[in-house]
Amino acid sequence: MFNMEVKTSLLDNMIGVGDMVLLEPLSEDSFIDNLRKRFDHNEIYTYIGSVVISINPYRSLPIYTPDKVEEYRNRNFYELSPHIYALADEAYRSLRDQDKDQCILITGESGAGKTEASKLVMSYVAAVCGKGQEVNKVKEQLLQSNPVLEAFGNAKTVRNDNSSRFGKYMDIEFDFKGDPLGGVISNYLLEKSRVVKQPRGERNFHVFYQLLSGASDDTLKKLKLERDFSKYNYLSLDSAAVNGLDDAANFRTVRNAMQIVGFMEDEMQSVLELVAAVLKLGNIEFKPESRCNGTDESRVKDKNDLKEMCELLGIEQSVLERAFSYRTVEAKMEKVSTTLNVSQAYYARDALAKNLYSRLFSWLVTRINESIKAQAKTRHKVMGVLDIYGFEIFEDNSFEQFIINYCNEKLQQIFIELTLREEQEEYVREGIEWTNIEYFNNAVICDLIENNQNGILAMLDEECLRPGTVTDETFLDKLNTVCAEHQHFESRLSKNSKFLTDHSLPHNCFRIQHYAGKVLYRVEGFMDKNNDLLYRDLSQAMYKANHSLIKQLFPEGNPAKVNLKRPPTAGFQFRASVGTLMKTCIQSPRQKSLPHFHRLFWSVIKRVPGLMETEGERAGYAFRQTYEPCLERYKMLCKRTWPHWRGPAREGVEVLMTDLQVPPEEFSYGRSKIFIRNPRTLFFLEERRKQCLEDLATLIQKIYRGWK
Ligand code: AD9
Ligand code: MG
Repeated sequence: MFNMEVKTSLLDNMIGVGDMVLLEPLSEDSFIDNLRKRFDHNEIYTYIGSVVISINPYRSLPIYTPDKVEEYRNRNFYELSPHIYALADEAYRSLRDQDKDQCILITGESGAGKTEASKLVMSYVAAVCGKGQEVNKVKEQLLQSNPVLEAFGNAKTVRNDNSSRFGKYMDIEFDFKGDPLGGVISNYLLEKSRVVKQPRGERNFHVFYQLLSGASDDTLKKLKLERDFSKYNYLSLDSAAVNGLDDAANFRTVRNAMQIVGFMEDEMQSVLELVAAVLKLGNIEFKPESRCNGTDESRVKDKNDLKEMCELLGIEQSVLERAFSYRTVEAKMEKVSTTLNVSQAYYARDALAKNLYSRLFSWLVTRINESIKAQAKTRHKVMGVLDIYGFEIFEDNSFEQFIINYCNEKLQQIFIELTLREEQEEYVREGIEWTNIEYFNNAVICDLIENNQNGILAMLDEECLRPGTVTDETFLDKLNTVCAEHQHFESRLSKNSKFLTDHSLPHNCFRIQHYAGKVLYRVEGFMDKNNDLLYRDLSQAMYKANHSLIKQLFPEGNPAKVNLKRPPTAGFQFRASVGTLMKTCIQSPRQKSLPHFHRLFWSVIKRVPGLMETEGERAGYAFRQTYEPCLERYKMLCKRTWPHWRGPAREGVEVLMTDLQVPPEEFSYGRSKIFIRNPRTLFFLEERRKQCLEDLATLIQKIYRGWK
């Protein structure tokens, strides 16, 4: 009676299996082979239980049409072929109908398709939730925040023409009906070094090229800019034009998006002035001027760019000019002026450009949040969507890659925590027999990086604060000594040491075994980027500007606020914000008592570090349902339970399963739920139910005809 041959969208040999849980035999080869088979048939999505994997097709497929949205709307997760819409739909319905906060995490290497996936989730939810003038406005604003942030925070890299250079977590807030009320965006460390220098074959942030290509002649004139990219030192030229990217058209899209989000004309103008100022800043050059004591002092070479930049920002030229030649050091209530040499002046210039741009970016996020925040005082439920920069392994990896990869490592940890730990906990809770599976836990790698005492970030901070001559090399020495000691003494670390020391390492590098591969980091610039120093003279010059936006961005330049405390380092800030993010993802503070609902979406795909997760899912149960709704849905399949079952729901379900002769190894009875190992059992039940309903319909028709 139990028919194992049920044909469904998830079990089709031609196009591979839609759920890796069903893969037989399961090996790395069969896993990859299955993905390939599906990809060849344009099936880019595959499930591993409730996780969705997607492979980037790098071309547009007709699978995101309004018809598709309708197809997936209100359908069960396993009912149709795997799709990101199925995940989005389930998340939305759980939020709307079961009042559960949602969190959608998207991970994967750079270029895997995370940002696109996050936008697909948002647009799906926007399409299926309520309509109405107010609601539509909220939706539009939420969606249009994307092009704005992408213009300022994304850039072409060698891996991805539209690579996110910041991390983003967006909470969308809904009312009790499931209509969106607004949202809140959190951003994580923008890769600001890109503003002043880009690796070969890469570009600066999109907005610079968009502005120069798309702004009207009149706007450019007002901003004192020329259309020609080659005029600007900060713009890399070897890859200025990118195939398939229409910078001019994108500029119009961004302007339009800013308007929809609620930026005023004068705000937009201010933002563009800052962007122009950064370009001008990059063109300021310095020359040495000999002093009588034999030292060289820096002087601005050609003052035109300096003058124009000062005009744009309402800064007094002499103040800024002085800040490029002298630096005031405050010690024990005394102010001492020291001179800057040419390389220090360049350092100061670049530090200013990076700070200006990254602060502008944070301001944009704050400004967008002001517009999109929910008007109602109490939010009801939230759906969080996380889209970070993907794991990166380049030939040359620096502090930025270290930070990005650390963030990915943390996300991987969450993935392991949520899919495996919670799964196992639920089995224990429900009294289901369960053999604990050993899985690779990347906690040691996270610990190696973030441990408060001797983690790499803590050591970097320590070195940055240490008086005396500290350099990237002294930091590396310290790292090597401390990590080598660990390997010696701490059994936990020695067993799993992820800090790789071998003799093939170049002298200025360290290597880490990440979950997604070994990465060689070059220490040059680590100290500097972590310190993120901006001379006070420069922040004071900015604060004095007669330009409200720039003034706001440099509050520490206010002379009334003398603060000799060092600002927290970049690494410290990042570690703190990643910590907060992880807490948000793991536990929603509003619903501690309710089981939290998570969905993870893997955009991954070049390498498949998820194999052990598959094993985990496989040893487990793909589907579960509490007894009451299960009995309600299938009771028609058994004479003893139809039309009424007078007894505990669990016993009803037991009668049902026995009657239908479902093999006992296919499911288990938990305390409150039935656990079904394999979706095909579910399909079998669904198939039988459908058949039953059809028979019923035919019968009714017959009777009806008979009456006539
Ligand atoms: V990074 O870590 O930010 O560098 P992402 O975000 O993972 O990276 P992204 O979403 O930007 O990658 O995708 C890269 C490009 O792949 C996009 O610009 C699209 O051209 C292409 N892409 C991604 N997903 C899809 C898709 N579902 N269908 C078609 C896609 N093209
Ligand atoms: Mg991205």
